[in-house]
Amino acid sequence: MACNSQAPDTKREAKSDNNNELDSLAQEVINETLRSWEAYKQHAWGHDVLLPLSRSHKDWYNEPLYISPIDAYSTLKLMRLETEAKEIENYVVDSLNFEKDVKAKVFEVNIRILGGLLSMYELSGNKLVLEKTEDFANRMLPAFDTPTGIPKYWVNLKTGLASGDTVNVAEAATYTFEMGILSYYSQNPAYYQAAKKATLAIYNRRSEIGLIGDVINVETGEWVSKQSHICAGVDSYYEYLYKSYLMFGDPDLGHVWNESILVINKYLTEEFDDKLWYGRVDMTSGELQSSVITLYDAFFPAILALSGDLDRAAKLQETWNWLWDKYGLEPMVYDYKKGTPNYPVYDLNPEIIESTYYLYHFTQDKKYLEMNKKFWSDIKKYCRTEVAFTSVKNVETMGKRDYMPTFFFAETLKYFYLTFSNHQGNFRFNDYLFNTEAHPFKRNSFDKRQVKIRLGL
Ligand code: DMJ
Repeated sequence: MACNSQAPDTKREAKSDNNNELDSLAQEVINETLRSWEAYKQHAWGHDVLLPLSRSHKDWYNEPLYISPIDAYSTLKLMRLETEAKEIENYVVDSLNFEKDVKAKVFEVNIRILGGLLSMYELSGNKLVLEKTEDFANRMLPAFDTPTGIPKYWVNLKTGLASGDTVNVAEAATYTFEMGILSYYSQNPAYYQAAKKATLAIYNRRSEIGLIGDVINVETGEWVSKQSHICAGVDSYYEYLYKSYLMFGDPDLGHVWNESILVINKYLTEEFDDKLWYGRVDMTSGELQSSVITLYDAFFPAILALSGDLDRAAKLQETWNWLWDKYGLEPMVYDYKKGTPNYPVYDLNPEIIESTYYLYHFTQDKKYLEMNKKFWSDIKKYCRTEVAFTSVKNVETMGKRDYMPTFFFAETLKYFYLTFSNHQGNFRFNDYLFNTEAHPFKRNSFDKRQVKIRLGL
């Protein structure tokens, strides 16, 4: 009797102790975000990137595009830092002008600026933000005017002059998600249609065994490199096949995803040292060419989990967790057969943290919570500076380099916060999809019947 009445109370206490710990961690992530944001404002306001060691700033191009604040907005908003978020929104509406003689990288500004502004519109409902967003997208569109429909590498935001004939697959076809959302909001199918054409241009150039290469010429449609992989330079192509299919229900993208995931799992995977790896193979023969991978590839457990392959997601996540433990952070490029880093930089990247968050959501297994606690603790240990956080030059020595990438605000801090605040129930994972830069969009904002009309399906 006594035992029975004791048990539930003990459990409740344990649960609330656990929740108290998580509440404190979530609050700590908010405090660290705020601290880094204040540092940006003090040392880099109006510019693209904070340099946290020299306490100065850097722009990507000859004129700033305000990339850190645009990337930071959705994170600040989810953390309910309303004053800070409003300040960005006001600046975007009142002072940001894209009439700039800047040659911008089409891929990078799509995921960060277009994606960031679209989520700013979604989270604020401010129509003036949507006007800026459309203006920006219209400046990107000339890049897609190529014989293949695959965008050029650069576009001049003022003149529309596009240049750069060689792009990797991620740069070629990571657009359907943002452009689909913009087509929906603007009721103009042109954006989605351009993005979809680029995606299909990649898929239609697959080999007989169904694999694609990784670098292509946008004018001729010839593969410049025929290596097939899911690493940096290809990653978000696959991510957007599945996420855009989920968001808009376009059966063509569903078909391409279904075909692609089969051949990826068939040809790219290998077991090495009892771990699951996705290597690099020749797109024609399917033969393994290289065991060099990048930390960006750690996005893949998230996509596997989202698409229902939880077993493989969990197995792959173990590999990434193992690699993290080997160094205490992850090297940018690593050869899993040699067991050495080819490029030992860690740039505060989010992918492993993102996948941990997804797996925690789907399995509710506390080991994933522990993983993200460990990643957070290591990042604080090795990357925290007096004013913010910074990248690491070499994960073997932990020497710092002076750079805080914009995706640290957009993604890394957001995924930590969402993991630790998950029990509070304010953000329901199932209601949202994230673009590849972690900007969140509500799934039910996109009515499937309207999608067909507005995206031109
Ligand atoms: C981000 O800019 C995006 O997630 C992109 O798709 C690749 N990875 C970087 C951060 O590592």
